[in-house]
Amino acid sequence: MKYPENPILLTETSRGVLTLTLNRPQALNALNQALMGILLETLGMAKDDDGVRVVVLTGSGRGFSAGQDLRELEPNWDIAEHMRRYYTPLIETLATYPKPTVAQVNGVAAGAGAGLALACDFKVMEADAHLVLAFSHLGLVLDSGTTYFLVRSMGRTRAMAAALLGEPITAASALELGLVNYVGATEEIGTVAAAWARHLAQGPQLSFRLIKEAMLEAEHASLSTVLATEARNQAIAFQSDDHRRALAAFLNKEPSPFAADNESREHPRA
Ligand code: T3D
Repeated sequence: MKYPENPILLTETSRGVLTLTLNRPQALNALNQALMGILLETLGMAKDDDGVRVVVLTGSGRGFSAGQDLRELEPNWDIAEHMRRYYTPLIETLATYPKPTVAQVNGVAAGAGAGLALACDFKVMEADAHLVLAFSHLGLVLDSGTTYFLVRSMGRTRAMAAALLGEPITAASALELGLVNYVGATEEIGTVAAAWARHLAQGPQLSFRLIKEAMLEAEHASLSTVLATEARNQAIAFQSDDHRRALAAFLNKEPSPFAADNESREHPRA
């Protein structure tokens, strides 16, 4: 599939991995309407593209994203409409994406930029990067799902402090708090994110989609509801070619076709 060409969002597809690079480095990839519009459109197209099995989101330059483009704001803006049009669908799209997503947090992720990163399934973060929940510094409230992601990953006590104080969360703390999966040196994180993405792109896509669906549900549903969903989804996965292949490999005493290869086993840890 051919993706819209736009200098502010670079797209590259390789071996089933679509890499989307926010490209407004002069403003630390702050999110203006044009960038959010094209990001939404591209994610929508990739959802239906069989050639895309994994999406990687990153930024160019020294930032992942500084959140809302504060230079674009006008005092008379209808912010509620702005949120409904851009942030809500963006975060919902990423958080419920039917394919695995990887955020390669190459630098600071502030405000809605942190929301974008946290909405992805895997987060690989540069050791010098920070998450900045600067909303209260602007007299605003947490948005872009950051309230949801923070309280679930960190628990209420730590999430409240991070939100009210708005102090930068270092990569080391983000790892310790369970906000991200992996922290590494600048020159390393691209390799790690790529290895992870390549591994996921070779994985059982139906199984991934169903696991993701149930995992989202499990964040708010009762055990009996989740058990019912797991049973329903298992019946679907059980009929898949992926399962048949993997089972045959097991019975033949061969490795699973979906097990991590040596390269990705070195880096990714859940
Ligand atoms: O209003 C609504 O729509 C509600 C939605 C809100 C969602 C949100 O995302 S609210 C949060 C918005 N983001 C922020 O408050 C972060 C603002 N930026 C910063 O605090 C700092 O830039 C950073 C801590 C992220 C990084 O600091 P530093 O010292 O490394 O870089 P810098 O020098 O501040 O920034 C570099 C350039 O990027 C600079 O431009 P210049 O002076 O070189 O021409 C700076 O103005 C620009 N920049 C940084 N953040 C933004 C931005 N330009 C526009 N919008 C930004 N958010």
